[in-house]
Amino acid sequence: MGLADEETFGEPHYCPRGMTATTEVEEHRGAYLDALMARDVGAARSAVDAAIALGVPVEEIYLDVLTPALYEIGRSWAVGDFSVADEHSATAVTQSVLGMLGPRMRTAPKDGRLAVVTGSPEERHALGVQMVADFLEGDGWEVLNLGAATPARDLARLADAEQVDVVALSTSTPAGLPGTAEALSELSMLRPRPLVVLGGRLWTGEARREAEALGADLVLDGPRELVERLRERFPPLKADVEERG
Ligand code: B12
Repeated sequence: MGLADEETFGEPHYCPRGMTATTEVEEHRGAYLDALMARDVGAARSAVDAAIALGVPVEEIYLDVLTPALYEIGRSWAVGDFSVADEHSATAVTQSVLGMLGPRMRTAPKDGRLAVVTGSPEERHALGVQMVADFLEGDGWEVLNLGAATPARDLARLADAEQVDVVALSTSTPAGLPGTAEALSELSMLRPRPLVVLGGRLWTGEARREAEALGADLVLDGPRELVERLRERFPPLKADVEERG
């Protein structure tokens, strides 16, 4: 982040939808947030290790520990309690933790379903992209994770060359709207055309209606909903479903 935008000040404390507000998860989140505040990667890993040891599912750690802790970091930055360097540290620590948790989520791709996941053009927020990619891999998808800010035309070329089934785009700020529109326009020209799903923090607010108007196939809040909706459209092979329960 750079200089604080006016619009970001006073953002209410954010609590993701569907969050299990158990004391236990709150404790893990608190420990993780304390570690981020202290710029202590070791303590952050220990907080996550403790949650795993107590049987908290990795998906829950992603959604109910890491995500809200990052949102809290954003709030602290917006009100001036946290510097940009502190935020960069929190991001790097969380990237390291995702590197540790990712292999616990992922399964080998089994049934030929291929997705591209990326930040929309100009979108530099990348942790949500990584989480979405890990959830999809956890459900047996093969995933091409392009990280942040893939230009629209390059994205469409890659989607075409790889004949992907799904393009999942992540957007966090209103500045991402024009790039998202451009990406949707480029992707709409492909034959066959992949299913295009929009997600990310931007669409949880007023902009959601715009997302639908842009021609996205789906606009979803979180990776869990994404996995569920994609299972309806691209059912995994029966043997895989039985194996994964
Ligand atoms: C870290 C951070 C950055 C880092 C990102 C580094 C990186 N490698 O990712 C950097 C420094 C680059 C950055 C830059 C900026 N940032 Co910033 N950033 C953050 C912060 C603190 C955390 C972001 C994060 O990782 N969150 C955790 C992830 C997991 O959450 P998520 O992205 O929402 O993803 C979840 C869901 O949305 C969903 N999801 C995400 N994508 C998708 C896609 C699909 C298909 C689906 C189904 C679901 C889905 O799944 C995820 C799991 O729960 C947030 C605070 C916040 N509230 O998020 C601010 C925040 C997003 N940033 C903000 C701002 C203002 C900026 C800047 C404009 C600052 C500036 N003036 O330059 C720039 C914009 C740069 C750009 N062009 O994109 C504001 C946005 C406010 C607004 N109204 O738009 C926030 C909210 C901070 C705040 N409170 O003010 N930022």
